[in-house]
Amino acid sequence: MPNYDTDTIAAISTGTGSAGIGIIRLSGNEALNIAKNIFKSATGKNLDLAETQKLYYGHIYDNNNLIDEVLLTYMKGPHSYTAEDIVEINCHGGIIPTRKILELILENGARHAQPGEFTKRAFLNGRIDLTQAESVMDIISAKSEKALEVSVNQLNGSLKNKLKEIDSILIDLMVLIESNLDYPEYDIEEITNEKVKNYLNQALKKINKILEQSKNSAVMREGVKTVILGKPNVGKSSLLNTFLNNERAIVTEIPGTTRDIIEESIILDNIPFRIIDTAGIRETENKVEKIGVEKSLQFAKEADLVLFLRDASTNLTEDEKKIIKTLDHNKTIFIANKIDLNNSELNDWHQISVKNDVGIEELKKMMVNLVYSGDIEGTENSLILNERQLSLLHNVKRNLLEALTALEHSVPEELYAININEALDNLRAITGETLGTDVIDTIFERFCIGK
Ligand SMILES: Nc1nc2c(ncn2[C@@H]2O[C@H](COP(=O)(O)OP(=O)(O)OP(=O)(O)O)[C@@H](O)[C@H]2O)c(=O)[nH]1
Ligand SMILES: [Mg+2]
Repeated sequence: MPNYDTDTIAAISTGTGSAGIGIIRLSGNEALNIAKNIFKSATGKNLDLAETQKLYYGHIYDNNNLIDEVLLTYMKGPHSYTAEDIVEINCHGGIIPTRKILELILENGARHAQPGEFTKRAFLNGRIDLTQAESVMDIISAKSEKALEVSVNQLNGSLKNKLKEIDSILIDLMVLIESNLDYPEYDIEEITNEKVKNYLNQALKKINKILEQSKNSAVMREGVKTVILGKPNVGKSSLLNTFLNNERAIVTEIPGTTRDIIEESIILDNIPFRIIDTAGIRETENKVEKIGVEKSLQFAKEADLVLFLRDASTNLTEDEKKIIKTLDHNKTIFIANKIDLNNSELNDWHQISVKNDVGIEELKKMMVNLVYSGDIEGTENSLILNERQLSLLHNVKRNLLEALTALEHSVPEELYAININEALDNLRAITGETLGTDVIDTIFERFCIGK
């Protein structure tokens, strides 16, 4: 039976694919003993005498077979990522040496780590809180430099510290309320509605600030969901390919070429856009194509930004006019492609030719401007909260607003104290102080192995 909290665990910590080096990480009480069985230092040094935070040069052997030339680092707990003993082996990159060394380590008694298990141990051992653990995940999957910068800040505790401030305001308030309830006969600071209100407003102000700073979270985490929409053959896939500078999507002169949704990311002016190429929209009896058309319309509805494409050389069809009516014009850029052919009336349409690379740079600027002029603005002092954190913070806000309302209706303090207690519970769930183990497991399962 594996013991999920105390086994020594191991995994390849570097990504798959070709790379200069690969890193295998071991964490737990047996880390150094296991390393000793397979590592021979070039200077003959015994790993029992290994000093923490130092690099050792040597070789990995499987019995007498040389596997690879490596650098080994030992980090003695609690001064390590997981707060346990850690050994990291830097070997030559590529699947073969890293896999082989990991296999040897597993044969010597380590258990293969689950996704996120190293970070989970750091959390369980109290080295980081949940907001920091989740930042590790964000750093791994960061899609833009800005998202990366914010995640690194959060790993350093920027969000955690802000939440701590709110926590201590609410604790002060609870102390005030409880002491008045429990020891009314003593001469303690008297509770007044005015005082309670003051505390609540202070906390609410801080919450609103965090919510304000995190309103671009979804965009920074996932990118602006951008859907290219239009009837068949207008050049949607060609536009996607131009954005990507490659032939990602199949382009042909046959209408109805794209059947499946294709999604790719690009970064414009530090903003990640998720560009989604859809199947051309038209009335059709073809079953497969019909599904594609329905999907396209659904995607447009859910999009942050729609690029509606038409063919500049033909008049708008009834189909197109119908679709245009269903679109939210605030989040749509209307684009006429193929202006290298004959133009029909184009009034408000942004004119491009994918073929001749005309109007594309301007289009990119329009996309960025639309993002900045909308709700998504300057990203200074940003915080990135994930859905879990955001929904909990909204709960905290709701709890405190309920307490305020109760206060205005002169409800006895033991009743609004319940709201404040709930607010504290929700707040602490964000940092993981009161979460059940099943929730914690789910959160860490979203990590990749080796982190
Ligand atoms: N003349 C001209 N042809 C273009 C331009 N852009 C794309 N095309 C051509 O138009 C045809 C259709 O292009 P696609 O990108 O496959 O069009 P689509 O909108 O993805 O089509 P479906 O996937 O069938 O809905 C291809 O033959 C392209 O080479 C352009 O700016 N000018
Ligand atoms: Mg296409």
